[in-house]
Amino acid sequence: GKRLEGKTIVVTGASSGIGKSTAVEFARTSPKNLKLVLTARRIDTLKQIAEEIKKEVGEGVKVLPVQLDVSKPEQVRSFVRNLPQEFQDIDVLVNNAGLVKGVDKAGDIKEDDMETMFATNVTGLINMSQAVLAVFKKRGESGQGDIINIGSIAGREGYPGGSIYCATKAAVRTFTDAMRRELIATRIRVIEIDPGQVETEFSVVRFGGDKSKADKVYEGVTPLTPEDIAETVVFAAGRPENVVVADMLVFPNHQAAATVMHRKP
Ligand code: NDP
Ligand code: 8X3
Repeated sequence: GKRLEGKTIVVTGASSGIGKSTAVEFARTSPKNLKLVLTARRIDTLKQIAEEIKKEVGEGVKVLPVQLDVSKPEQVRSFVRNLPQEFQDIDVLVNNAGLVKGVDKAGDIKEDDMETMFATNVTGLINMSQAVLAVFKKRGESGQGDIINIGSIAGREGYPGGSIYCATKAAVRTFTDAMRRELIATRIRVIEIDPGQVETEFSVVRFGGDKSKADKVYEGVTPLTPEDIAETVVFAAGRPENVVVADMLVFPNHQAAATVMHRKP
């Protein structure tokens, strides 16, 4: 509603899953003078999503699709200054871009997979945060704005076949926690949302495009939908300025830990 009116919101990884749903949810919740910057590598998909959003909520929301690979530091460095002026005054950053590659165990982990996961999930998220903090720090007396990081249950516990992914999300969690402390004298809110199992392209990416392997992950369970997490992101951003939803863990009902899953036979 009203609290989000006129805000400029940047979502990374907005071409699919949680990021796409988050963009749509912001537009639906606050269609008045909202400025949405949708970023990801797949620019054509972002353009389609931008059109869908405009069609659904009308012209009150300005949607800008921007190609951005967060794993490329030089792209992140020039991101803000390359935005059109009217989109540069960012209020909310949703650091959602992220991925998992493979299920290899220590000893067999591919160096490329490891590098991609860290460059995207960790370094990319940190670089984005720093770029946008420069904008936040110019606002108010000491700075104001929201950084919303999408962590994971995988950042709170390691599971077999997920050591690198889990390590990246643990890094996100610790960075987020420390950053909140570092920014305590500002009005910058640092927020972490940790989903459990959500059905998106996540598992398709994990298995290198093998849809049948991905589908097995969700057999006999009812995972969260990306909309479920989008609602929590928009909820957190929409709290009164003095309220910080610092840390939220969200499971589907059948899940109680990364690998504690009740499956219907
Ligand atoms: P999807 O695969 O559906 O979406 C991932 C998004 O990240 C895509 O839009 C993709 O866009 C983007 N992305 C990947 N690499 C990059 C990059 N280098 N630069 C910019 N964007 C990139 O998965 P989810 O929606 O599930 O994932 C979103 C976040 O949620 C991730 O951080 C993930 O770790 C986290 N998460 C997911 C859970 C799940 O069970 N699904 C549970 C807990 C957390 P493109 O390919 O166009 O660049
Ligand atoms: C995604 C959840 O536990 O499948 O972050 O890795 S998990």
